[in-house]
Amino acid sequence: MKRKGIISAVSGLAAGVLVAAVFFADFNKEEKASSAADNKSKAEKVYVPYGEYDDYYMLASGGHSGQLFVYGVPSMRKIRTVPVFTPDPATGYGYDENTKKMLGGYTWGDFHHPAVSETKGDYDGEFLFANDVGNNRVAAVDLSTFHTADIMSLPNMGGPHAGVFVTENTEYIALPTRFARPLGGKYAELDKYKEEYKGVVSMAKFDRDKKKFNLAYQIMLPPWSYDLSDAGKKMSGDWIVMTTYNTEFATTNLEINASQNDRDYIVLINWKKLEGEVAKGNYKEIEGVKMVDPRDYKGAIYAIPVSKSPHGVDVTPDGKRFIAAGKLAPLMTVFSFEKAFEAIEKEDYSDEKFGIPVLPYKKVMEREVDPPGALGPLHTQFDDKGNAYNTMFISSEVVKWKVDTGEVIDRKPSYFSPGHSSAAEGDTVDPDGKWLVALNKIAKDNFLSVGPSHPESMDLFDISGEEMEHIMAAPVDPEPHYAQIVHKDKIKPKKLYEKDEKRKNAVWSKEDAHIERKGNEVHVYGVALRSKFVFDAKSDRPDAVTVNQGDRVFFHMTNIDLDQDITHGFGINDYNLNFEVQPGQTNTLEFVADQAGTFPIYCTNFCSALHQEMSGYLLVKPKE
Ligand code: RUQ
Ligand code: CUA
Repeated sequence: MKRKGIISAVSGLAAGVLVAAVFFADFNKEEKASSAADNKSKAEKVYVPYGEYDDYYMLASGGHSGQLFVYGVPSMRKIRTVPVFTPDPATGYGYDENTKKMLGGYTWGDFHHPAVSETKGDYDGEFLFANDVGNNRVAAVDLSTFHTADIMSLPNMGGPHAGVFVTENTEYIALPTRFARPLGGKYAELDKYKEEYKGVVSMAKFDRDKKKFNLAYQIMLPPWSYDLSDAGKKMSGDWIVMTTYNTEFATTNLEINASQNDRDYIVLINWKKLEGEVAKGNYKEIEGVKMVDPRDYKGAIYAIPVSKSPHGVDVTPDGKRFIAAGKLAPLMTVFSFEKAFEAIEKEDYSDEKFGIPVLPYKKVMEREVDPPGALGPLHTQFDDKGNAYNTMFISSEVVKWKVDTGEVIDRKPSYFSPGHSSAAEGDTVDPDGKWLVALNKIAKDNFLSVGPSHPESMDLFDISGEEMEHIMAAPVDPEPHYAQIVHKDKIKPKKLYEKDEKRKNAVWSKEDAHIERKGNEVHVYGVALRSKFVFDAKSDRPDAVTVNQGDRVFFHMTNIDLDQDITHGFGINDYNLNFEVQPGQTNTLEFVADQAGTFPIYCTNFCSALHQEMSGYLLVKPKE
């Protein structure tokens, strides 16, 4: 700005035109030079030399791809796609017996919010939980193998969008519904919305040893829509906090009809209390689930008014406050748990809504933070210095502000329209304050064009200084809703599946490979190794299997190459089947040999110089 002033002053002189031109050229050069230096310093920040690793894993939701995307931060290099809610031909996920059963016939899912398992409010790096808004499921990914370990369906839900979030010690994995729906998804006219439709929160438990979910209980709520929610920490550890919209009970044209009230509500639920009630047998069994209505128990549920149609609510790392982001109101509202508990203690209610005591807004609210011109706040992240970071969807920026005072410290544009952001360990009790990735909904012209629809975009910011520094943008497939940025030291991936002599269906040597026939079932106990399949050691063609048309065939394959990264694939020509066995893994492919003929089998995963030779035949004898 200053320089421009000088330029116009100079160019104002009659004889100064040339001088101005020269000046201007120099100025450009200087500007370019400085931005090149700038770019160099930015590039150095994200450059990870060969042989070294990124400091962080970014575990990002893959949205309606139903997958988990793994990135390295700060390089922003994509490392892996992990299939969760959808079949994946690249890894044979959903083809082998176990994962096929886990997917239960679903071919898509809508994965919104990953949550890493926590111990004392900090990521412990063992599991990652995911919600499927499309088909009402919750999944656990084992972070020692990056394989989906379990998927559970959630009855009575209308899209568990407002989760996943975990309580401090992963006692529960909580998933509130997005759409109200009659219990059991039964038929009920929309005219009966207020009476027949319910909002439901699922409280799932996960057994880390068995790697299995169970649905501990569900919470029945008024038919509002619930939006992205969070669990308390430390002093607020017994609570979950949720935003609501459509407290208007609109059943059509929600865009207008669900945006009328000036205030919606934040809902506080004491999960500890409800857990106690369930343990005492105080629940109704509905659709096979223990259902509690918190309105039946004093101290279990409260509402607090909040400016209209809030989106996310996030608990501060110290657990003392919760911050609601406005969506339709251009502000963040800071609430105090301490003040809420005080009002609860004194039974200081301003109202009652749908049987829920309402706490007075003015008494629980600490401050409204309203940076001028900042529009569309959606979600809040934190650093290690008491600052909050909000993504502004409409004004396309990240706003940094002090939680204690509401003072706005910095604002930086993002490219464009961020939904969530994720800071390094930024939703734990101990954020790292190092990197923040804005997860943008729109890329516009950020990258080489790929036609009318572009990828989504992620902006990497260095947040270690007072001012945020925009470092780079990276493309990402649709759609990164939220992510967890976890320090690499917390995740301990296995190098191999350990050899286990007692493992069901496993065969550990070429000599032991054999075929068993039971009626019309054919069980092949085979091995895969560089560079062959052995299905039947005793046969003079150990890599061929002959069955009768109509037989049910089981290929139980064990990869006996106990070397990291030597994965073998297993594709059958024309049978539309492919699965894989990772080093030391045993997997079963089950199918009915309904097509007669001769079908080559081959390894689909390049594994050695003789990978091309790693093949065999499936011969299916026609029925008479
Ligand atoms: S909610 S963009 Cu699906 Cu994550 Cu706020
Ligand atoms: Cu085994 Cu390619």
